[in-house]
Amino acid sequence: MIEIRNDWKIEEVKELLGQPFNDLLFQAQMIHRKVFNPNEVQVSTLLSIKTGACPEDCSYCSQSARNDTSTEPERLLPLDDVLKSAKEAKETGATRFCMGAAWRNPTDKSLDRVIEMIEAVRDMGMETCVTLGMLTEKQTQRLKEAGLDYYNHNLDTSPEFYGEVITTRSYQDRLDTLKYVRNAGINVCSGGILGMGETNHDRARLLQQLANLPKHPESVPINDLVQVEGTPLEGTEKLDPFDFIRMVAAARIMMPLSYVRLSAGRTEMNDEMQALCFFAGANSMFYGERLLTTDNPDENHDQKLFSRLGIDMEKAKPQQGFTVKESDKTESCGCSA
Ligand code: SAM
Ligand code: DTB
Ligand code: SF4
Repeated sequence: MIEIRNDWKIEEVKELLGQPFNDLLFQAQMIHRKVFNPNEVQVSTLLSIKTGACPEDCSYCSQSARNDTSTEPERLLPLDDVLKSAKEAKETGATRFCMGAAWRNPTDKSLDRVIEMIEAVRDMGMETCVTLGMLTEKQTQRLKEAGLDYYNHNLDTSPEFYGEVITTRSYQDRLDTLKYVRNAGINVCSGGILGMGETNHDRARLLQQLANLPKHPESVPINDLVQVEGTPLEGTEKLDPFDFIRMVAAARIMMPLSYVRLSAGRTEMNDEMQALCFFAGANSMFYGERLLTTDNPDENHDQKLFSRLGIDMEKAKPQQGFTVKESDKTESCGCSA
C-alpha cells in the first residue's frame, strides 16, 4: 500500500531525515520499487531560450542583472534555433525538452512566441516543459491550450530562509503561480536548491511545503547549488553529499508517485554519489552538456554511467497494480499517476 499524505508535520520530516542513512535509503528504495521500475530514469534536456538581464535578485543566479557574472544576455531565440536544439536532444535520447527564460514573468506578446515553440516541439513527438517565471491565471490557460505538458517553478527553499535568497518576489507569489498551473491542468514541476547556506530545518520545511501542496508536484527537482562566480552565494560552504542524498530519499518517501529529479550540480558529483541518488529514488535528470547557463555532464558520460548501472533511460513509467491510499479514499493504480 502506497500512502499519499499532504499533512506532514515538521517534526516528522526532521525525524525522517535524521534516521541512520541506511535505514532512510532502504525505506526510500522499498517505496521506489513498488511504484517505479528502479532501473529506469527519465531524461529531459534544457535550453535557455532567453538568457540573462533578469530583473529579479535571486542570489544564486548567473542571469540576474544585479549579479556581476560572465553570462552574456541574449534575446528570445528564434524558433528555428529552438527546434534545432530539440531535434538534437531527441536524437541523443531525451524524451522531454525544457525551455527556460530569464524573466520575472512573460509578457503576453512573448508568451505568443513561446507557445509557437511549445507547439512545434510537441509536433516533433517530445514532451514539453517551460519555466518562464510568474504567470497569471489566463497565461496558464493559454499554455494548457497549447498542449504544454509541464511547468517548472521552484519553491527553492523554506519560507523562512527564502527572504535571505530573493527579495524581489515572495514565497506566496510562487505558491500562487503553482496554484494557477495546477488548476489549468498542467503537470507541476517544483522543487528547490540545496547548499545555499540553509539549515537542516530549512531543508525539512522545503519538503514539507512541497508534500503538503493540495496535490504533489508530478516532478520534484532537487538542485545542488551551482556556485557561479559573481553571485552573492559564491563561496557558500558546500553541503555534505550525504545530506543531499538524504533529501532525495525523503522526497521519494514523502511524494511516492512523483518523479524525483536529480538536477543541477551533477558536474560536482562523482558517479558513486549519483548512483546513490538513484538508489535513494531519483528517477529523472537533466541530460545534455548544458543546463541553462552552466555545464552538465556530457551525454557520453551519462550513457556510460547508465550502462554501468544497468539503467534504461527511455521508459521510467510507473508500474502497474500497486494500491494507493489517498487520505480518505483507497484506489488501485492502473496506472496513469
Ligand atoms: N526565471 C524563471 C524563474 O526563476 O522562475 C525561470 C528560470 S530559473 C533559472 C529556474 C530555476 O533554476 C530556479 O528557480 C532555480 O531553482 C534554478 N537555478 C537557477 N540558478 C541555479 C544555480 N546556480 N544552481 C542551482 N539551481 C539554480
Ligand atoms: C530546475 O530545477 N533546475 C533547472 C531547471 N529547473 C530549469 C535549472 C538549473 C539551472 C542551473 C544554473 C544554470 O545553468 O544557469
Ligand atoms: Fe531571473 Fe529566474 Fe535567475 Fe531568478 S532564477 S534571477 S527569476 S532567471
